[in-house]
Amino acid sequence: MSLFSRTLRSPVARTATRTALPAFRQQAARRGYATEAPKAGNNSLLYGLIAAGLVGGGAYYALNQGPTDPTKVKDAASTSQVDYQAVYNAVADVLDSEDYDDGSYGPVLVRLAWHASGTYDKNTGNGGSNGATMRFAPEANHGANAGLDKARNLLEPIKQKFPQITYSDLWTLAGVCAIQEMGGPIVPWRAGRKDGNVENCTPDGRLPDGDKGGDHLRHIFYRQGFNDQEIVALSGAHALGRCHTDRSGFDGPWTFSPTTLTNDYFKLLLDEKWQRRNWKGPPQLEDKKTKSLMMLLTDYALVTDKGFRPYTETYAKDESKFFEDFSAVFKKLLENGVPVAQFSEVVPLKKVEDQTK
Ligand code: DDH
Repeated sequence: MSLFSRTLRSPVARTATRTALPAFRQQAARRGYATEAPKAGNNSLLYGLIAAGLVGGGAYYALNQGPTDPTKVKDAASTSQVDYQAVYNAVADVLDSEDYDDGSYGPVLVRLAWHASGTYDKNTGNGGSNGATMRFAPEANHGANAGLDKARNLLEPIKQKFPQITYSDLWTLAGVCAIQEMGGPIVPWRAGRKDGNVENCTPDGRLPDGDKGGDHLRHIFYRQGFNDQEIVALSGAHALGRCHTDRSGFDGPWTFSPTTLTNDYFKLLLDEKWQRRNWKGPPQLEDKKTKSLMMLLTDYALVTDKGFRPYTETYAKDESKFFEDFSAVFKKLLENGVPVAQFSEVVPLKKVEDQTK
């Protein structure tokens, strides 16, 4: 089947058909995607100011979040206290939205789960989903996290409805829900993450920049304990969603069905001709045929880099292999850095369509 005529499969994806994927040509100023790690002194100063604010009775707040005490660590509830399938269903309920992007919040929820987890550093053991530290400045303000307030705010009423769940469990569960409801594979999910405090915020610069090459990808993902095959499988998430000029500075979707998880990202990478887009924004590629799709330079490294390319070819040929590997590596991403003793057994989270059978 041609990629250009693929029938959208998931209920969420169907809403996207009304959007003809216009090629946005906004020329907004570039916003850096990720910036350099701040110097140690900056952090000390920041924490000093925060402490001063607290002592003085000043209300330090979690950006755009409900009232969360940044000095407290919150343990996960026992699995008997939370109905995780009910939480899943509440997330599934808010995915579709006529007025948002391509009709679904699914992609931005996947990005929230990834950015909450992708700060993990295997050498120090810090970072990762345990902690949900993106609730706090400075992490909420890191360039890489621009726009993720939309995802966090969407989930806030669900957190209020299920107060026992930790933010870190909620954000990762929401990512799994979005993947499954957008036609992707079942991702085994375990509960048990704690919510950390502001001191657990990771330094800026741990997430990838889109205007770099294969070396940068390896630098960022090897630090998290991933290998080349896993880097390629994870990157397949770019079948979903789009870039926004007012968030990353980049512009446009990677595929014609950005609310359905497919292996189209890999097919398009290999089958289409990609050229530099001539515009005032940051360097990115456009497809020669329609000029309506985009690839980051990091995406294109999956074709040009000898270590990555064989996996790109495998996933382009075999969607079920991509789904199998994506499920395993997305689970690993969401669990990186969480002490095993904290985890429950796998919590079965059924797709909405499978609950009525
Ligand atoms: Fe990504 N990503 N990502 N990405 N990502 C963006 C959007 C989305 C990079 C850069 C960007 C992963 C890896 C990389 C998703 C999932 C994942 C945007 C646009 C940029 C830029 C943000 C915006 O403007 O709104 C780079 C670079 C890499 C890399 O080097 C490998 C991974 C591993 C995942 C994952 O989920 C496993 C998703 C989904 C989106 C779409 C978000 C949206 O709002 O739509």
